[in-house]
Amino acid sequence: MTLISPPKSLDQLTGQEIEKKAAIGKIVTYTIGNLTSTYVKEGFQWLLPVVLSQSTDPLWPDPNASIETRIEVDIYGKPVRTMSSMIVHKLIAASTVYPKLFILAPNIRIEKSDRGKTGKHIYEFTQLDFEIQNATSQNVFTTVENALYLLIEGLKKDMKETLAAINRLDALPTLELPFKIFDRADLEAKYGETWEDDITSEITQPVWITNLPREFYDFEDFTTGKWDNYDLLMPKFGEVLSGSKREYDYHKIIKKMEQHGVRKENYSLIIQMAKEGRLKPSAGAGLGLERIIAYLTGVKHIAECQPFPRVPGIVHEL
Ligand code: ASN
Repeated sequence: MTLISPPKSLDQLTGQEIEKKAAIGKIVTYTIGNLTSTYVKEGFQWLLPVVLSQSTDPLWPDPNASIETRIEVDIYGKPVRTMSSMIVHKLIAASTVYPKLFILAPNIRIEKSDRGKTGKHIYEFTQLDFEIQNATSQNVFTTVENALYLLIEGLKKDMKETLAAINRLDALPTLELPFKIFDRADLEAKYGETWEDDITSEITQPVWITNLPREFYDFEDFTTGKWDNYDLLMPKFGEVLSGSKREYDYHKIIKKMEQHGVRKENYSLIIQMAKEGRLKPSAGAGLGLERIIAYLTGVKHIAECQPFPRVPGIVHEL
């Protein structure tokens, strides 16, 4: 893996670097505007995020997780954690009041310092996190493919000069829909352990990867052992989104939590709702905003897309 040096803070940028940062900033503004407007037009309700909660994503077991510190503080006599993802909130919101929802959700994941040089990890990031009641994985694929197609076509039309200034006008492909789907098990058999890097370097269009063993809330077929979940990989870049059809059956949720050693006391509400049959089937995903913008702008380190870079291992004053 090539090691990427971390981006500078705003006060250290020179003339040309300021121009580049400003161009990236315009792509950020366009991307957020375009994606949120597509989701609103598709009938999604826009929820504002929370950042402190008793329940958050355990990020476990996920073979890609590498968390150094989990932030937990007591407020009003109760322990709360900073949000690693709003997955639990999404499932409960989608089961009750908001059947089609999205959130621009800030996530804090204090990644190990050695991830500072991958160019792909930051310790605070934002997901366009969405959930659809009674949806299938296919519904999510169509939603995401349509949104990304409109985004890239919109950028090429409306942000031509900005893209040209950062040499990205010809780099962005017109997306061919639907994206191809690969099963992780087949890729592993073909490429071995390095399957993700290998397929990322081979593709010229985005691809879906399915069947990834991970957290309790992703749907697992206990008879076949297959997972109905997915990541989206962008060509020469890698993962920008992950999601799944969800687990909503009480017995399966309990079994998986126990198997994974997840602390059930932090998930009593979702467990209770599942037990009462009030947790509805749904599917959804979270698109990493800095990651998709890093793909679009071609930056070396995704923290270059942040005004205040959050590189693992480096704490600036701002
Ligand atoms: N947002 C992801 C999802 O919807 C979960 C995550 O960020 N770990 O599945």
